[in-house]
Amino acid sequence: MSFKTISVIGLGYIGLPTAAMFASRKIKVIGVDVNQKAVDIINRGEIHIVEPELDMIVHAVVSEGYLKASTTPEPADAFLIAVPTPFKKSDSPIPEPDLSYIESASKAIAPVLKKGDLVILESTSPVGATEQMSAWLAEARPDLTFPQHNGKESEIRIAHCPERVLPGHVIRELVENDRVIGGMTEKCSSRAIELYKTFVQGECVVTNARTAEMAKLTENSFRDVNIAFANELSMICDKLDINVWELIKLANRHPRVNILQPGPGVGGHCIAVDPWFIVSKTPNDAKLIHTARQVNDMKPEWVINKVKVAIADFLLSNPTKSVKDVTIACFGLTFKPDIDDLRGSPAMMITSQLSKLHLGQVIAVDPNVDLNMIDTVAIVDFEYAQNEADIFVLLVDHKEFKNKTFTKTNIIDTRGVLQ
Ligand code: SAJ
Repeated sequence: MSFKTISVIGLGYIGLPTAAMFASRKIKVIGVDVNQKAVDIINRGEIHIVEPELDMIVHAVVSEGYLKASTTPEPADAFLIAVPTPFKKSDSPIPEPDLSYIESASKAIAPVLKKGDLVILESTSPVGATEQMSAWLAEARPDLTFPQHNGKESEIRIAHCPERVLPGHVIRELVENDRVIGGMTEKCSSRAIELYKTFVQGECVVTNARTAEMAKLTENSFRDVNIAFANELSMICDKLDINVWELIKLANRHPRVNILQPGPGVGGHCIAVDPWFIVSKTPNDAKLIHTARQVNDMKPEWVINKVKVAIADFLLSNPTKSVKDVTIACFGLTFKPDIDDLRGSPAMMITSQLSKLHLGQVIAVDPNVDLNMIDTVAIVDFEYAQNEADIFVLLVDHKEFKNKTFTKTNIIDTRGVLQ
């Protein structure tokens, strides 16, 4: 049985491109989002997020009538839930995932579910979330049968299929990446494969829902632990007067070594978040993953201390100046190079912290961030910063910075831009 109508709940960075890809295969797609503004923008054939190629696809599928956005769910043959899984607000040192968006999405689609429907959770989730989602659905619809009670005979099929696409390359990766398919039963997995095969060219690899949840968290934790190793090396090398970038290049010549790059910390909405989903579930066992999070989270503080030392050194060699005369320029504000995304950015955190702490001027240069995106710090052009600033803090290795010649000598290069 093919899919006549697919509904995607949550039209953000993952949901909207996924909805657009299904619609591009000439399937009727209903995108649902609580944000009326986003719904209106999409229904005009425009997009509310930045992602290459997405604007053209959305424009085409909306004008051809394959994609429609709405704030309320409608009946469909498959539902994909791609809503955020943020942290609960609390003072606990171990952040805990907040499943309330998944809960609301489940409760919103429950009334329109019918026998034979497939429900897929795509949101990055702690282990057990898919079973929890199925429990919420079953509670709302006692007239239907679900895999937790009826196994392979269930009328509703449930699976977890985590997204694994890299921001900036979402369209290509949605099509080409292999897909982990974690059905609550084998029948659930087969149905989910049928759905994804409408546009996915990568292999669909079957597992169960819990392993699929853990696979996604493991991928991002692996990267976080590896970056923490690089960040720890950078702090050790700083003490021992060794160039960490040269060191890592040398070590990576070994055929079985592949160390990632140090930086000012780890940002974004995935790598700095997902490891906590493992730590909060198994705090006594996830020791290495927990420590890696702590190492990466304290790196911005380490960079700020380096800036304080640089200010003190500058004043020692310029005794007529006071701290108020020292201008600091931060190069790069985004969470990684060549994007405009400021979410969870350590570069942004360092820059705004410096602007609060430092008595002199703090200015910032970022080719991808426009003036009105932030109001806490003045954004200037490269030449102005080069002329005005006394201390340079290189925070993001945007391609525009790599071709430039930095004339000052008081430079804190957190990304190896000068290498
Ligand atoms: N970073 C370093 N050193 C490195 C690599 C990255 O400091 O050597 C920093 C970046 O500057 C950035 C952070 O890590 O602040 C995260 O950047 P990223 O490019 O590693 O990852 P994201 O957050 O853009 O996307 C990740 C991807 N996961 C993996 O590569 C395992 C992507 O495939 C996932 O879909 C995405 O998380 C997600 O949604 O979970």
